[in-house]
Amino acid sequence: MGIVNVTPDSFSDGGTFEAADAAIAHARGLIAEGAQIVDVGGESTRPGAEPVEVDAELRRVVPVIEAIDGARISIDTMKLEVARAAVAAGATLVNDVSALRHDPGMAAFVAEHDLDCCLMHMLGEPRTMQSDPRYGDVVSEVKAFLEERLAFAVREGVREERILLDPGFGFGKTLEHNLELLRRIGELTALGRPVVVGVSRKSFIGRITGRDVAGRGVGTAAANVLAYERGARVFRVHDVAVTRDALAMANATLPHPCSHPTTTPTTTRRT
Ligand code: HH2
Repeated sequence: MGIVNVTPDSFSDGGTFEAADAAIAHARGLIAEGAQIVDVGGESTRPGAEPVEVDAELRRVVPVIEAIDGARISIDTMKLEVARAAVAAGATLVNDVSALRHDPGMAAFVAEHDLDCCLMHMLGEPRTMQSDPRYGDVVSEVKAFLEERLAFAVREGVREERILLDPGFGFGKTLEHNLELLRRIGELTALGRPVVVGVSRKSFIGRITGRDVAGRGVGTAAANVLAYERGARVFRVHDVAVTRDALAMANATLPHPCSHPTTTPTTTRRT
């Protein structure tokens, strides 16, 4: 899953792809590198980020989604109105970092259009989530949350096979919480749905490697390889080519390698 942030303030590439033509060219490049999903977002969720008005988010994402072809398109939003316009423009996956909690109509919308959906764990909200997050056992609590959200989505009519689950690296987590989640990410696969990993260039990788955002590619690839070996199957990344190579090597060393290691269960579909 390649990341396209059409924002002025994303933590790693804010401003770089804010103009639609730059974002479109970037998305096409990620697809050429082998991204099977392109995740388009118009609102930064980095710690401390301020919310964006619906109109601004729509102006950012819709022209980009309309111009992309050749991969599944995911819309990274918590807002029903943005998801609705994105789906009309061609998106088929809703990546909701609030796990269907922010907008009361989102679950029914995903169900009605039979969309794919990523449910992510976050403690608190982006503006405040990094101020002293606490857990008893972070992995058990994230797992229980995802289990509850999965059951909620299914109750609302979303087909279970449409759902991806994401522990939400960096969303209300300390360095130690992120590392513990990576260590034990295999425990989340017991929920029976593909696990998504979004560690790309995040600050905890910077804390371990001592690198600034631009230098975190190798640390990101290493974390993704370990997560892959422990059962994660979707990798939300800024650097698609590097990720593909790293996962191809990891896959080749598994006892039962997949022939198409990066193929996800659902298909490309435009509505
Ligand atoms: N992380 C970010 C945004 N959306 N979605 C999922 N499912 N999982 C994640 O880990 C995740 C996400 C934050 O990263 P990024 O988009 O690179 O930055 P920003 O939020 O500043 O635009």
